[in-house]
Amino acid sequence: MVKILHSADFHLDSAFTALSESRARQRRQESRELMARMVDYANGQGVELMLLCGDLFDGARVYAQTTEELMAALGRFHGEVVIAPGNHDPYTHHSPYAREKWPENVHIFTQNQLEKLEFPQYNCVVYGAAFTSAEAGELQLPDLSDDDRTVLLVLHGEAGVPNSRYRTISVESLARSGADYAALGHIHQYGGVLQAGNTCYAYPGCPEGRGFDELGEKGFLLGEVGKGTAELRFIPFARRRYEQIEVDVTDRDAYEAASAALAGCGDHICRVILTGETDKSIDLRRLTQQLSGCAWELELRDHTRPKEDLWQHCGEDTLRGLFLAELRKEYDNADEARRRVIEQAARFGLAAMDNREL
Ligand SMILES: [Mn+2]
Repeated sequence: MVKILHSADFHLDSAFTALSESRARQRRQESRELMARMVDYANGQGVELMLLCGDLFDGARVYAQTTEELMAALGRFHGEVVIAPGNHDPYTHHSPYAREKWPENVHIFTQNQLEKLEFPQYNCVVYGAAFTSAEAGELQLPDLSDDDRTVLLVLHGEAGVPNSRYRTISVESLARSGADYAALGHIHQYGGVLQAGNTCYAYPGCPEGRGFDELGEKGFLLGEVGKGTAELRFIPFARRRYEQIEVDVTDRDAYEAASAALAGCGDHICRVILTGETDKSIDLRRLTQQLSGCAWELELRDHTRPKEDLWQHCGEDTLRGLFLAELRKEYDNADEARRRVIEQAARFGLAAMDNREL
């Protein structure tokens, strides 16, 4: 068994354009520190192989400081590192992968075809490939099975997505490969450890979200891999999460409702969407200021509707009036909880008659 940490898609030096310039700068710095935090964690856990499956850099423009800090962190790792460059950070002669002198424990794939690394100290072989430009064609895996050693794959690509421009790897090909574990990168959302034949494979997702399209917990995979077995668990590791929270302010004070919903979000980047009905106009700028301590960065959106007198047409000689009169009879004899349900039924009914969404 070999103890691995599997991560991918750091996208270092992303612009973070949705944040203010000072916040964006802070996020970029925190992203650089991610690798150092990860190495400290891995050393503490006795990780032997760190598998980094591409898109470590967001693009060709990389700050010198970023590469320096990344190399310094990896050089402190007690085990061996394998990097498979991805579509955002392909291996080219002017990429940091080719230009810099990386620490001796860092192994980088350089070819747009399978290469092999041997780690006899872990009784393990690692196959992988690099993107050498922004796109890569389908990768057909040969029989990689080995009688004695654990076989790992380290790749950036799309498993089970035919015709992808980002290195299609068919599930059948993975199943036939005989590999014990395929460590993949490219998909930013962790989706569990999957199985193709006797080969386990997974995307760990990105270790830090970069926008509201990358919500919730982010992290990497940690565990042990051996012949025919991969026991891995997801470790949440993001310094800050992106969270999107809907807050219904019907019959509630917007500040009270939103601050309650933001409990525990002080380090995170949050979008609060106010919904429901209210007869008060909401001053978003003022509310954002009042809530500013509740999140590291806060965006508010007002999706509320003006409160209407639900029963104003009750009893009129129209379909609307008759519908409301029926509900009203039940409403007058109902308890509070039941009244909420009847009000909701009335709103749904009126919305349907108006041909609008609630
Ligand atoms: Mn990618």
